[in-house]
Amino acid sequence: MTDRIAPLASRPAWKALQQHAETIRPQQLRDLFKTDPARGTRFTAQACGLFLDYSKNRITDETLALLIELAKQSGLRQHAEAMFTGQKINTTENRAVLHVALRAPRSESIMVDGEDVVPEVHKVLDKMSAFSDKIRSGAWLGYTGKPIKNIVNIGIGGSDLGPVMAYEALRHYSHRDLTFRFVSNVDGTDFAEAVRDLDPEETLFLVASKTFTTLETMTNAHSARTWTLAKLKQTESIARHFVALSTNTKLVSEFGIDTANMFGFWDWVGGRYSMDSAIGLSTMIAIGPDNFRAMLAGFHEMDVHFRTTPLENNLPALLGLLTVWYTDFFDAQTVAILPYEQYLKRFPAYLQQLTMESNGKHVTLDGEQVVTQTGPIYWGEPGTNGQHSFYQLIHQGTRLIPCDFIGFYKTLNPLGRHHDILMANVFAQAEALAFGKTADEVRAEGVPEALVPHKVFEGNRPSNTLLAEHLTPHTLGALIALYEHSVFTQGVIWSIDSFDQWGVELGKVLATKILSEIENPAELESPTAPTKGHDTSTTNLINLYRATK
Ligand code: G6Q
Repeated sequence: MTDRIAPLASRPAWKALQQHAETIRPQQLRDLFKTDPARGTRFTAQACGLFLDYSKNRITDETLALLIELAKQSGLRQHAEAMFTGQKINTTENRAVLHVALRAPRSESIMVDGEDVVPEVHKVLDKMSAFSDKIRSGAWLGYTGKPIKNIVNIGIGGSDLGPVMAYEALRHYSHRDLTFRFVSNVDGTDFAEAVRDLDPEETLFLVASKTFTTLETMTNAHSARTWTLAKLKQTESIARHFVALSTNTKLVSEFGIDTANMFGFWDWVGGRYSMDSAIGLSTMIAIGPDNFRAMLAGFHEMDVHFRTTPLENNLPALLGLLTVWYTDFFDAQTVAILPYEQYLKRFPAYLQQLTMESNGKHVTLDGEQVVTQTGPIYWGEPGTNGQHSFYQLIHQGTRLIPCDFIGFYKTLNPLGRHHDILMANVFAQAEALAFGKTADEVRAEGVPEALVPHKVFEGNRPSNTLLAEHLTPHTLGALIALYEHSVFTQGVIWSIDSFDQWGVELGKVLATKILSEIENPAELESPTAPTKGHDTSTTNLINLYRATK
């Protein structure tokens, strides 16, 4: 295990940063660029096909040196090694954290409990490849002999957000004769709308659930079973129309799915880190095994970069440290993810789970209350759409919102001037946020004095700009791994467990209890009495609902 690390507040670099922040807060990016024009090219780094410009951050060389020192004093390297070598760093669940093994080349070896997991990973990948090829070529036939045309992934959280995001992101590379749908919500509308124009004879369901017990997913999977049997009648048809992506062989087989068509993974893959495991089967069917492996290669390249590159040039470490900087020294509550690439429309939603489920923690690994803010709120939308809605608040509101702009030199859909217009907007937004417009500049435009305050842009609003050649499976893999390891870096600084998610539990337990009270009304008594342990408000709400049934 890693050496004992001092609590955050007593790490010397932390204390130094507290003092240093006092001197940085009043400084303007405008002035920082004026006195040090070289920062525009110096505060950049590149790796794995990604170029990061982090010069428009409220930092100096000293800030950077202190943040890197903080990473060292927090044991970032040792913690990363512990992860990469299969140690059980998810201590509250006593599990290894080995999503990095999912993209390790065949030649590597990673031991968990005395067993090399890499051959197992490749065995599943090979099985997924063979299956994907059968679906893509039309060789896999449904129960009535028709080839599969529709693939419906049923899963939620980590078993949904990654697959949807990757499908949308890589749609350009997808098999266009196949239709892909994703059902996650237990709201019956999600399922109903997903299948309303599909024919069960040509539809394959991928039931994606690590545990195969998740209420939403199992409810949807059972409705899918009923929907299929309504047309195909015979229970044997289930084996031709359902496959499982899961770690739970027993429950998969009880559902009626042939375990030969179960694609497994392991307890050391967290849900939100699982899109490159068997959970990614929909992605592989869409883009084909070769493209899927190219995506894994992109992930792996970023893994190697994170593990071996000095922190000064280490993209995930820099991104993570800058997030800590604003979260803890500038009171920033959120980070905006702004991809200028329509295919990345679900990327902010995907990152929301990755970052917020990972670092939304209030105690350290030792169970002590943290003494700083932890995980910020991640949110965002693709540009340029966001510019016409929420950017106003980022430009002229009272909050500091660090932004990550993501853009590509080339578009996958060249169309007249579109791409130049799109990219001009990326650069313009980052520039406007950083440098704003002073009252004098506004006056010089002849703006009447009464309007001057309204037209002033304070500027000094930080952003990163990430650029890549064009959106490929490889780039997507590298981009996701970049954020995975940025989250890891933040978690190490805060000394929290980025890999558990106990906060999801309470709501699930209460929902199960309330469901039984809804379905068995005798269980809940007077609308005013806090029976069954509920408060009067909850009791009243349940009774209002029950009265409508
Ligand atoms: C992710 C979480 C959570 C999980 C879902 C689905 O890290 O653990 O989002 O992925 O609750 O779980 P199953 O895959 O077990 O259905």
